[in-house]
Amino acid sequence: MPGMTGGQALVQQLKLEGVDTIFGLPGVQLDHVFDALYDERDSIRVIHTRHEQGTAYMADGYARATGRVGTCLVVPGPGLLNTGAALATAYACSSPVLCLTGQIESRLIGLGRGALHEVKDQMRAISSVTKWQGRAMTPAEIPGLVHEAFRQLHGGRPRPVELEVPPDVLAAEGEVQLREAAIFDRPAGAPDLIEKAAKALGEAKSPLVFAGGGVLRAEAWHELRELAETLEAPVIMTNTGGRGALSDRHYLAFSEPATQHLAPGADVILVLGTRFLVGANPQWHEDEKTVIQLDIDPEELGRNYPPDVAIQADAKAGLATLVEHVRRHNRRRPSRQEELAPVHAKVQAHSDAMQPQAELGMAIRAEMPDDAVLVSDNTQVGHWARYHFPVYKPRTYISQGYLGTLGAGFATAIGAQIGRPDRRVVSLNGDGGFFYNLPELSTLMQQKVPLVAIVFNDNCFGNVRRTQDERFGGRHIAVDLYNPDFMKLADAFGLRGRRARSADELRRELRAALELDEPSLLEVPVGPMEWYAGREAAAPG
Ligand SMILES: Cc1ncc(C[n+]2csc(CCOP(=O)(O)OP(=O)(O)O)c2C)c(N)n1
Ligand SMILES: [Mg+2]
Repeated sequence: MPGMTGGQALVQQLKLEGVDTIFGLPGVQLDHVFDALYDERDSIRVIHTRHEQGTAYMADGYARATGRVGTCLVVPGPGLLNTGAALATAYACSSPVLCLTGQIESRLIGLGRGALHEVKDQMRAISSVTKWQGRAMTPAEIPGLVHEAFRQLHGGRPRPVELEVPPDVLAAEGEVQLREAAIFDRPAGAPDLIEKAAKALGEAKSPLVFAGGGVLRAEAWHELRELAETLEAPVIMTNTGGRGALSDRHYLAFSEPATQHLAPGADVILVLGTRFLVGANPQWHEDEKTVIQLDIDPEELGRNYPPDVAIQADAKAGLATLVEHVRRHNRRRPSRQEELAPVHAKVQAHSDAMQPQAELGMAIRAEMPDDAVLVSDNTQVGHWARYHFPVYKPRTYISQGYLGTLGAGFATAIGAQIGRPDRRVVSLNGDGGFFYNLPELSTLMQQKVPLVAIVFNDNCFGNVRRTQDERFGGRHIAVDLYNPDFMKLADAFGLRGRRARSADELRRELRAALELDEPSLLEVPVGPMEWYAGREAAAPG
């Protein structure tokens, strides 16, 4: 296929790999990519943002709400570095984000002569937040490298990857051979280890499952439910990534505050797609326990706790085989619904004590359809949500995982809403976090995204202020925030502003917002919140 520019080769191969949306911000090094995207504007939607952090947060939100690869496209140097916190979040949350970027002219790379946008060793700079980096030095190399990027994104543990192409390579014409999109194998685990695990689980008196983000990444929620029901095993979903793997309506579904009640009595523990940080807590495994860990990432096996059986497998393929084998060994198991009811009551009490967060959070839940998506930022209601916001469907709760990235939420939510136009998305923010991506209100309006952005406004970094009250005798520093009138802000951007001063008003305003197919900004003025998630002995993720 002669006569293709590097930019065209890149776009054509992306299309072959299934990319239909790119979150980008242009610049001189990328001119030939954007021009090639113009030709493909009917097949690839380009969403341009107001800051590069928005491109990568949106790509992450898109990826996590859809399960597909999220793609961003940014200029090299400052543009790429602006994506840093977002790629770090995607890395922490094992989210498949493809970050495409430029370079300085190929003949100048590594010379340090101060070319436009040059940063020292760009690939190395981004390597701590990506699992793979690639650079194409000819148009002909581009399809193969895009293909390899997708192999990295789909194969093994999904995490962000970076691919860079210098501007002269994007402009150059050359002979280019495009690649077929490949299908990648999903390892089901070594049969002898699966059998060993199945025997231990089937014979267990009181099996327990920990489910992390790996279950959602592998779309293993049906298999998880089948296994849990077969074993009558409670499932503790990690707040860093597992919530939603099993519906919170199920009597076997628990969040992390249940750990202290369920783990001590468990004899066999199955750890699925989580780094199992809770295993590092020696308190509850003083008694004899068999721990079985299944993870696609071999480096995660035994990282925080040495398992008795370590299985490297994809959660979906591995669980499917495991369930079959478990049936052969399984005891007769009466329903544990009644026995587990007191544990649900204790978790509920943990939630109820966290006021006003619980009341406000439950008001939001009450108005959201089951399949609506909550994207939570690090505001105090968000901290409650991590443990207690009931999640009914996979991929309907998105947070920043262990990275705790303040300010990620709003742009991530826009990406999620763009990826899932069939679902409503609600973005949960504090006044502090919301301002990180405030300019993306513009993107919201430009793209006509029907997102509802809630802002809990206490005119401060409330979480930090409380610490200064509790531990530093009220010596407040760097926490008070000057805010605009949020209704006027909404007005200035041309979106509907709403205000709610109580949980009841929040319900009413959110209901009204969700009835309309348009973006809205819902301000909830709040005072100081005393309770926080870590106050009780809530186990870490
Ligand atoms: C990138 C980043 N910077 C700083 C922090 C520290 N931090 C955690 S919560 C918080 C305050 C959040 O304020 P706001 O969004 O208004 O929520 P509130 O606590 O007031 O409910 C800060 C500064 C962080 N988690 N991440
Ligand atoms: Mg605040």
